[in-house]
Amino acid sequence: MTIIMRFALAAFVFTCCVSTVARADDTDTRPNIIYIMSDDHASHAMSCYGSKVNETPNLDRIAKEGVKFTNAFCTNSICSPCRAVVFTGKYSHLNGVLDNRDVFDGSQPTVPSILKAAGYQTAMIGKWHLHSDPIGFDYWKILPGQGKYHDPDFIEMGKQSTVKGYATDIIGDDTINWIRNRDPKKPFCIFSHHKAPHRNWQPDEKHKKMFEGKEFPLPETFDDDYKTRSLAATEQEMSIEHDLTKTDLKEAPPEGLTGEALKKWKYNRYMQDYLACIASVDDNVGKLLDFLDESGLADNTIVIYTSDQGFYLGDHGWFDKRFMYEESYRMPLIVRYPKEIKPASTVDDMVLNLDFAPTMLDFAGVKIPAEIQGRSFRPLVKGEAVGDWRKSTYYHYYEYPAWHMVKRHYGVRTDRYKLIHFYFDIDAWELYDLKNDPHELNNIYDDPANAELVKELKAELARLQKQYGDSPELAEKFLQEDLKDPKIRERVRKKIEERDERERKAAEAKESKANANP
Ligand SMILES: [Ca+2]
Repeated sequence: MTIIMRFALAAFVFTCCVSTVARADDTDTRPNIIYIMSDDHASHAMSCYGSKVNETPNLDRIAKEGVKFTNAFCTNSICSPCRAVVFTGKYSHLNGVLDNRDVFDGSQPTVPSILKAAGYQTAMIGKWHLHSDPIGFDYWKILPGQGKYHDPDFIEMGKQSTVKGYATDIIGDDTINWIRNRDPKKPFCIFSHHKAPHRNWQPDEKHKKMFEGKEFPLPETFDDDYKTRSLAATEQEMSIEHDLTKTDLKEAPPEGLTGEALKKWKYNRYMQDYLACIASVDDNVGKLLDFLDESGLADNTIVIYTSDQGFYLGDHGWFDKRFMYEESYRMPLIVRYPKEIKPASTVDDMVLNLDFAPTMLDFAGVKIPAEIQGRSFRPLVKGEAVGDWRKSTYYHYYEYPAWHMVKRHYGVRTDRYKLIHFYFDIDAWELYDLKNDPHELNNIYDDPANAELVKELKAELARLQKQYGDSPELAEKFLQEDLKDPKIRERVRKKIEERDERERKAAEAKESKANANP
């Protein structure tokens, strides 16, 4: 061995020793966080939640090896607002994203910016839909706006280009690649947001034929006639029967199909594509879980799977979301973290997407800012009893008049009852007894026997509004701001005109019936 070689070897050994020691000292062992969120994935389209229409074996793995929340809800059931709540832990009226049109101010404290400042590596890949550039991420690659399923454009750190392939696969692969190429000495937090299964439900080649020609069981409320409800349910524009377009259905219905048969055909076409899009999400989650196993990351990584809100799968005759009714109010939420969560456990307490931010910060051991309105559910997943956990949830939806025409409303839900107030071009209350009427078909608000209950729930609603800094006055202020937009005023005018026309026709029909049977 020459002197130079000896010197080189000594230097090599020295470097190895130093790097080993440094590694043991430097490596930050705080847990990694992988937050996977799909778009419009209803929990009743997941087999771990008892789906009657599909199987999601890979997503079920998270529930089997972790915890399943049976009562997770959103605070405002629509895309952009849900995302802003997840990042900030604050209600829409405080984080500034009330509807899909609002631009997110990413300079307010968010999970990624707080974790980044605390030494986490942070990334955001996939659907962003907040109209401003992501802030607080070491790396981001987002779909512009709603994004496309096939050969989508992506904006990577400010630069836009087209990527060949299927959005769900690209987002899944990019997520794994970013984790693979990170600095292994530092913990990471990655937000991996799928576009799927958002409208108009375009499956990939692999799953396209998975449900071809399949007929699905009809939900019990498929033919809901909205008899006891307010006009909000009849004036929506998200019905399977009337509002699914040729673009949604991708083919013309078989000739001669009318009425209920046509409605069922549309429902099956919708479900076939919606569920095929979910199958691809499920595959990609499976790929990620396998990667975590192979790379030895599974044990120290928290894996969260959820969707920005729930969705109607023909329930009440609808697709889409927005209403505070159960199907779109509920979110799927499953979490795996072997160090603290027992396999196959469940949490029945009512949690909100408002709680996601403080929970992630809590797991990372970072101080939760006082302005965050949610509460960490870390003790709940550890199986600890929390005596003062919330007994009621507060909801507020604003995007009206707009797509699908679901009226503005706010409400309160307890473990048994739900009280909703629709406002603006309507002033209507609905009350449901979820124990005796789980499908919310029977609005019992006007029953005098419930007067005391209504009083109690209104008091609880007012208490929650006060707690969260919301109020009917604030709602009115936001409404007046929206009404400054001539396009919105025009939509309101049209809607009122339609209602007048419908009422005129109904009165005419009644009169002619009376004349026919004097
Ligand atoms: Ca959504």
